[in-house]
Amino acid sequence: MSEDNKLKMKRRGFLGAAVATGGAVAGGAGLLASSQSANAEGAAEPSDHVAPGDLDEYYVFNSGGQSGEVRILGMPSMRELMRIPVFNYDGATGWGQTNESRRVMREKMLPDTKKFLEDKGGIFRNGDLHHPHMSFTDGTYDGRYIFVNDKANTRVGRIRCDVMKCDAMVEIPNVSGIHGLRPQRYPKTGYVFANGEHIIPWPNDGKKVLDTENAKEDYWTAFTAIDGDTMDVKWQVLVDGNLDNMDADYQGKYAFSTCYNSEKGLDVGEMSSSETDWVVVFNIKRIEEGVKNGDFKEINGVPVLDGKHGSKYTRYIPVPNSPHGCNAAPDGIHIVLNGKLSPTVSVIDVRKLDDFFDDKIEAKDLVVAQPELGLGPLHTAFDGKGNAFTTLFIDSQMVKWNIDKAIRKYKGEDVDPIIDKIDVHYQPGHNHTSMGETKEADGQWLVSLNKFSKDRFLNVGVLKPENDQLISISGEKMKLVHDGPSYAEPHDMIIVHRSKVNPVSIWNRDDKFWEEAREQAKKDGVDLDTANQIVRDGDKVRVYMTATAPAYGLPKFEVNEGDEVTVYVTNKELIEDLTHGFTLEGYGIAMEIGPQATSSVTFKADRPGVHWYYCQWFCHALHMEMSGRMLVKPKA
Ligand code: RUQ
Ligand code: CUA
Repeated sequence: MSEDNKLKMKRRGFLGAAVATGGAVAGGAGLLASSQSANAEGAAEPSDHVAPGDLDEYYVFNSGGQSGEVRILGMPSMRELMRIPVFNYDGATGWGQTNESRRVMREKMLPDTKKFLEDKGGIFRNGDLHHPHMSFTDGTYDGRYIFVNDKANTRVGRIRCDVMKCDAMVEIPNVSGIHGLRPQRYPKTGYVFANGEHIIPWPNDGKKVLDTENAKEDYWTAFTAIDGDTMDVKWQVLVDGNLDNMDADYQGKYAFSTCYNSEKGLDVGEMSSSETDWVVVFNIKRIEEGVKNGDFKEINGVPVLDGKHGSKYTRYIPVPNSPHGCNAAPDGIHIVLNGKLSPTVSVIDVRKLDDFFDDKIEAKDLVVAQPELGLGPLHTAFDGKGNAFTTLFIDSQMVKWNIDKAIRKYKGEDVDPIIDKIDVHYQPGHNHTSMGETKEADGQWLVSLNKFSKDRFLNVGVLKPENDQLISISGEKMKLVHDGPSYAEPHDMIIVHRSKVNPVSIWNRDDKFWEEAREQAKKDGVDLDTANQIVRDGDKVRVYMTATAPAYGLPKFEVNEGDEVTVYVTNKELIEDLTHGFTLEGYGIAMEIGPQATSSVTFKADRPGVHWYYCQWFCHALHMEMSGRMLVKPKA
């Protein structure tokens, strides 16, 4: 943390203590939330209000759904603070256009996809990002990375939390539509687990299956483990049915995936025909041994183990009708499987799994509770005090229930596990609690991510925003405190106490992010840090320039029509927030260059004439003057 931030936090803590004596301390961080002002009785009244200039207590990392990005919000204000482009194309920062971002997007792209994209710009411009999850150490967030899935183009991405940029992306072979994703919680991440949702022919080359359509025999999916440090795919486990959502335990032994298509149906009728589906449990240690002992088939470079019924690597626990969310409670013991088409959730006890894998007990013995909560339970979150919160999609409600009471009821005791229900607006999908997927769950806040907003905001036309509603859970009853409109379409979020996240404000000059530029400069015999010159290499032209407000190191450069031009811009500023840009008029080019960063872009100079480049981030009183000209000489 910078000295400056430390100071600010100290001062805030001090002022907070002065106005809200006796208020709840959130997150064990010893800081009073600025959101809590004293009411008449002197008790803290939960509020989304964060005064101008004050900082939020939590970071929220919100998925951008079909926008393909991640959004950073502050909580409780729910103000959107930043967007992190990942699986999308972003015109402001040049994501998808700079050489640095394209390296990230293409480095671990499968050869077949590379070929497919050859004449389509070389990258996918869309993605469908559902699940952002931070890396863990010993069951809680460690502030290193955020991992995200792409359902649309079957990828897993990684965001570096020091700079809040995506630095790695891997396309997952053999499967289609990565949906559920979680990092390993213990001892650390470790693995990133990812579910292939859709069953596809193996191999999916169109040869055999197009005429037979025998899904049961030919269509498969797999559970994938990726190394979170290298972002290499380590192994896959082939399963029966499909895979939807997943979670990992707090012991590092097991992972769990829900399956809504045990039928292996190819349309909605077939998929939902069976009264029960299942959750698959993966035995991580056994799988690792299997890989070591060579008990796999290598397919597209990945060891694939057989995890179908009867395998020693997996177990299948039947649960009612098309389960969806899969959530590990911070008690480290209970996993909640959300019924979706069933009004119940099923709770299993992970302490029984060793016996289950040794065939000493049956699947039904694992289930310790099955409370009936309401219609359409999709996801569950936890307060760390033994309570759970489940979204009811069909009922448009949030239900708070007690895990222990649900267990007692399942044993036959006459208790009602339901503590509270409130309406949410409308049709909630995911929910998430502050620090709720860690052992440091603090029971302060809950967000209901509602799929419909209907009448909750000014009518903006046919396409309405989603509604991410902030609910206080610090008391016995839930209290709705904020409606948060959001654009297409957050599925899930994590709520991370700010003490866990410490981004830098200025890039390190040695950062690997522009390693290729550094190497190229070396080959060209120029110093990337200071160079303002052109290097010609046949019809390839490399333009090196610095940016220091309010001027580029090169006020102009000359190239020939048809040249392949790479422009490297190095931002020399040492001042926080002094971002420069490089927009090349009429060439469709724009990129961000952060303080001390180098960004580069390659294009064909196929439009002769004078083309201004200018800085598109307002950086100085003479920002408008920060410009230069590219002179493109026409072919003779
Ligand atoms: S899913 S609304 Cu893509 Cu996480 Cu459940
Ligand atoms: Cu540099 Cu505006």
